[in-house]
Amino acid sequence: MALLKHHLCAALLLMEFVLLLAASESSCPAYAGVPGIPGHNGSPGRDGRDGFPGPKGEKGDPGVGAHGPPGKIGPVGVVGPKGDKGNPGLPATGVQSALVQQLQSDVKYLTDRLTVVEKVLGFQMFRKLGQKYYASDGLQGTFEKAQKFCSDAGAKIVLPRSEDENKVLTSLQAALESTYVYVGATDRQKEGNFVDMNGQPLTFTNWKENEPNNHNGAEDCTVIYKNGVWNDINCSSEWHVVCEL
Ligand SMILES: *[C@@H]1O[C@H](CO)[C@@H](O)[C@H](O)[C@H]1NC(C)=O
Ligand SMILES: [Ca+2]
Ligand SMILES: [Ca+2]
Repeated sequence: MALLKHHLCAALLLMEFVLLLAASESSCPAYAGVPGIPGHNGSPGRDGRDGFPGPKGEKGDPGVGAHGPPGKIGPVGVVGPKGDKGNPGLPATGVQSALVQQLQSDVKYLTDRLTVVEKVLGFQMFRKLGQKYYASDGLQGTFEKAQKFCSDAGAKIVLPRSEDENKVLTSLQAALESTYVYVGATDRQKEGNFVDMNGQPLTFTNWKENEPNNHNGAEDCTVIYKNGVWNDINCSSEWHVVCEL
């Protein structure tokens, strides 16, 4: 054996020497080596990277929620068309009829009073006694002018019909700083017989002592003096005008 090994080694060394010699001279082609035997399996490789995400899952079933609170009230609708005319009313009963009459009467009374008050407000000054007003604008004039002025104002020339009214007139007269004020009484129709502007006998008078005297046979109109007594006087003198309403 040792002899064989020695010979093999000697043969290999010789072959190697020949190969080296050939390579260095390049004068002849090299020979390919003999293929080796396959190696053993290697150790396992490292772990791979994470895979891509999988496909999307199926859609779930619908949920079941509770009822929410009620919504707000909607906006107001447009006005509808006008309704039909109603049926005629039933005849008024006795009580209703009486009530209507009472109301009509009240309305008339109030309207009349308001008319008077509005007229009074057209004057510069006035006095009130009960339902009566004595009113003046401070105007002075003849008896005819006094009558016309009061008539135009929707009133009448003043004529006191009681002691109280006579006092109220003298109070207004003082405010006017007037000596005489015409009152609505004359004896033009029949001398010495004084009547009011409707021709009716006077129910109240307050003549001064010895009046009416028809002085100079020409005194048919009446005035009230500032102290409240009356006097007959001619109708053409100009005195203060007071109206009554
Ligand atoms: C009327 O009386 C006044 C005084 O009271 C007198 O001044 C005047 O002259 C008289 N007028 C007439 C026309 O008699
Ligand atoms: Ca007279
Ligand atoms: Ca007189």
